[in-house]
Amino acid sequence: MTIVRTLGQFIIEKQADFPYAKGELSRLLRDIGIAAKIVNREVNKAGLVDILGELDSTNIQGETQKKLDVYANEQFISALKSGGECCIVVSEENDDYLYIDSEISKNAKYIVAIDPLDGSSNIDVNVAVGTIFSIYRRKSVEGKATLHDVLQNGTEQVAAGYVIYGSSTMLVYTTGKGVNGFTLDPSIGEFCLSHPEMKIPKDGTIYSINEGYYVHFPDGVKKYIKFCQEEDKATKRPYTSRYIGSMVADIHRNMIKGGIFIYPTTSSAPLGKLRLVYECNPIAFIIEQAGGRATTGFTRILELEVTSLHQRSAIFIGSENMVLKAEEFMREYSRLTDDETEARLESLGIIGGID
Ligand code: P6P
Repeated sequence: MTIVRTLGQFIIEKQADFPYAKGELSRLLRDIGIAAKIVNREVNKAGLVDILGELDSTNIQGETQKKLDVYANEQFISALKSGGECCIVVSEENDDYLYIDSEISKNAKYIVAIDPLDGSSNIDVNVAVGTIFSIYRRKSVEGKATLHDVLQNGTEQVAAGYVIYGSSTMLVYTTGKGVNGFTLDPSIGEFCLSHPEMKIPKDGTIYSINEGYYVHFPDGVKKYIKFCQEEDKATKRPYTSRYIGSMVADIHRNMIKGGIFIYPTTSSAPLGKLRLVYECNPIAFIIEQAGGRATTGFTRILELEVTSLHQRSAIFIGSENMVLKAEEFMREYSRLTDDETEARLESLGIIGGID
């Protein structure tokens, strides 16, 4: 008989990995797991209750908010507030960071950045969506945590994870000592260890990119796409193109089967579309911990300087050898000179303009 190890049991067992841990991170991870179960319940019946569709509000990204986006955001924030282990929440759905000014939380050690329901445009068509979370330790040791505690590079994460609400609901996370996946067993309402020590294959034959933007891609991306489409039996090409439009779903597929996911800069998204703090950094941490690679096509995602809550980044992520190959094309066909980079950033109003 296989012994079922629940997420809660696993977290407690692994707490020993952190000699100074007093259980706060364990409780924080359990709080997130509880909220994920609540969100899962609503996602799974979304077609039956008046929780589909759009609100007449938009988030800071300028994206129309879905009822389920807002519901999921409320559930995760509520769980983090009541758990008392988190002093600040950064959310895709909130313009500014949320300082949790309560007696039990204001001196809490941890900062949580979250995309509560990523890919929610897929909800109404019953395609997998996800939650992405990233956990940092606050840098200040006392007093009110501030933006200084939030703007930390991806290498400073103490934990990161995603939940995928798909054919089954899974929670996949890392605390820097490997990646483990848990599948929700609805009959007992527990996440149970189903994918211990996950590793992404070093090679793969799946490339995942929204080719609808092809004409707007950098030349290096165009050349890489053509490389993927060439006939070459020795390297199992042409590769298969798969794009779900839900980052968590595309990433999870590649985690299991191998593959590369690319959301590059485009002429309409010159800094990339995906957000660094609560999408790229946590997913990059997980993929690196699983033996994969995550860059902008040039620079390691986790080493990017974090300068604002909702900043965006290009991302090339997945099987190490596939990402390395794509980077070769970027170096050959898309590397900007320093002057070109400066001119581009000035044209975007990001730097300079003042003599
Ligand atoms: P596009 C969903 O909106 C999301 O943030 C990611 O989950 C997904 O990978 C990407 O945007 C899809 O963007 O421009 O291809 O529709």
